[in-house]
Amino acid sequence: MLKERIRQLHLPPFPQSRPQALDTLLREEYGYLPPKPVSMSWEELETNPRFCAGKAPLKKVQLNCLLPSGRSFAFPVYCAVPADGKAHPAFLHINFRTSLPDMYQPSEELCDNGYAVFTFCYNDVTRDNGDFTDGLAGVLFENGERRADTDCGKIAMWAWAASRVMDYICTLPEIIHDRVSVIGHSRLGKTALLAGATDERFFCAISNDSGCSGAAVTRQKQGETVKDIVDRFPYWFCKNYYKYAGRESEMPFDQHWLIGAIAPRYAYVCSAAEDLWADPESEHLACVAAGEVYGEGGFVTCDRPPRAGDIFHGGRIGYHLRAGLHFLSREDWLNYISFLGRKL
Ligand code: GTR
Repeated sequence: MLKERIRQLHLPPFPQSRPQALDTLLREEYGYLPPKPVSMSWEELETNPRFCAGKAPLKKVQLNCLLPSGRSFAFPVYCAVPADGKAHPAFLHINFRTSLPDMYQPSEELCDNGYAVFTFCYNDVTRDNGDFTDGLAGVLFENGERRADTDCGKIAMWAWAASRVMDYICTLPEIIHDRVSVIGHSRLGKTALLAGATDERFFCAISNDSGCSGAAVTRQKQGETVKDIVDRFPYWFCKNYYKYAGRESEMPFDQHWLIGAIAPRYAYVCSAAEDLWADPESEHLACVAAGEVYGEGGFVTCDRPPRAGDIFHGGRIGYHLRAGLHFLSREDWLNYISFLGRKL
């Protein structure tokens, strides 16, 4: 049944190689990521020793990046590492807010389960609006310089920032560097998938309710379409993407490429049953199609559209469909911990 659904979508086949897939996605959808810094330094700004009852003190660290252009850019990251002297796997949570505790981040529960948690606020990198003079955008497009058609949109800038946090994490002996999973919700779920696809150091990329231009196949998608998203949020993408508004069937790629570009590393897609704007069925279909890129055991699911309560943790792509609304909930995190626990 699902094979037939996929066949009807006429999805463009995944290219010969992952770099080819990625290059198309960057050129046509998100824009090429900013260049890597030539050097980085960091400074601890604050510590809260009482965070998580003192079990995982919270540090605010500023990451300073010197770009090849000679200009620099800095942003803060918040780090909670269990203080038991052991090495830990970690979550890198790209979030909407800086202040902790946060409704999308159950820090204590994550730390109690043995994870360190690193988080930054996307608005501290560049604000979620069309202002390209703000933050990292202002550093990249000096003096309001025009964005070329393939230059990065803001999702690509937030993904770049996730890689800078990864640069920092890789210097910390208390973290298991090849067990760091990047996660985000909604627009930041799109960002987490892109970060996972572009940076092979991530163990797993987790998309929570990312929908259109994230984890959902675009062809025949319900809810939000490319036109809806580029009309409201053109600055998330590169300008090349705008031409696909209302012309989804002409896209030389589809979103299963984004998940496929993470292979053979782990990917995870969560949908919420009432989040019809994101479209759970199209997110599930993207996992099915990406599963073919992973090969045997890539995505282990059942042969029907997903139902609330479904959890598929058997393959390299994890999936669950939670009851309820568009939200990054505790139940979602517990599923991520359970999936990763099987794979770590
Ligand atoms: C919506 C947008 C979605 C989704 C969401 C969010 O308005 O249309 O693509 O990303 O925002 O980020 O909460």
